[in-house]
Amino acid sequence: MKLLLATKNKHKVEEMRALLSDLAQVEVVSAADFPGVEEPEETGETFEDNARLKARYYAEVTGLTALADDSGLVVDALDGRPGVMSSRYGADDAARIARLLEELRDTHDAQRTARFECAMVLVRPGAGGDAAATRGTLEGSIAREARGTNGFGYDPVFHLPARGLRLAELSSDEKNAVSHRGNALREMVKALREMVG
Ligand code: ITT
Repeated sequence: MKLLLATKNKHKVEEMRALLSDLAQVEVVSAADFPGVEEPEETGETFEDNARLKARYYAEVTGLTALADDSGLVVDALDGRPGVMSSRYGADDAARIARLLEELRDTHDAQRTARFECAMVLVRPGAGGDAAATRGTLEGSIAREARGTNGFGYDPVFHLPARGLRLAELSSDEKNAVSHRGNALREMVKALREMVG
């Protein structure tokens, strides 16, 4: 079976490929392999809405079974922002992190709790509904300064209290073992195994 990862985010593709590599019957491609295909506009109000929208769009356009991730950072002191706006919170990762830290400047350490959330939806071409939908979360807090060079996005300011480290200080395997995306994808792998038999 050919499975299309419905994203052009190369970091997501790398993380997802690592966890899908056990599925010998599944050949993984991504939206980046279809440079002529425009990205859909993410108009949903929830991570799940946007994941479904991306999976349906790419399944229809490519004719392949499509797996979409929609994810983001939910900060309690900011009423859940940046949330579904996480990738649009600034021009690049540095600007997004700078905006987040500025907005939390006067927020005390105990109030800086946050989580990464991920919704994944699997869609088969021509099918009406979802073939599967899963979720994953990762709890942590927002540090006052960036640290670490691994991962992407908000990882350098996402502090893991249990480890005393930023997410960007974990190796990719360590991140996948605990992350929102890893947790959602491990559930999704169960559905994929049933599908390929
Ligand atoms: P696609 O829509 O093509 O999948 P995207 O990067 O635009 O790529 P999203 O709309 O799902 O993806 O936005 C996710 C954003 O949330 C991402 O750009 C980061 O800013 C943030 N994010 C999600 N997962 C993250 C992670 O594991 N580490 C750090 N930041 C993350």
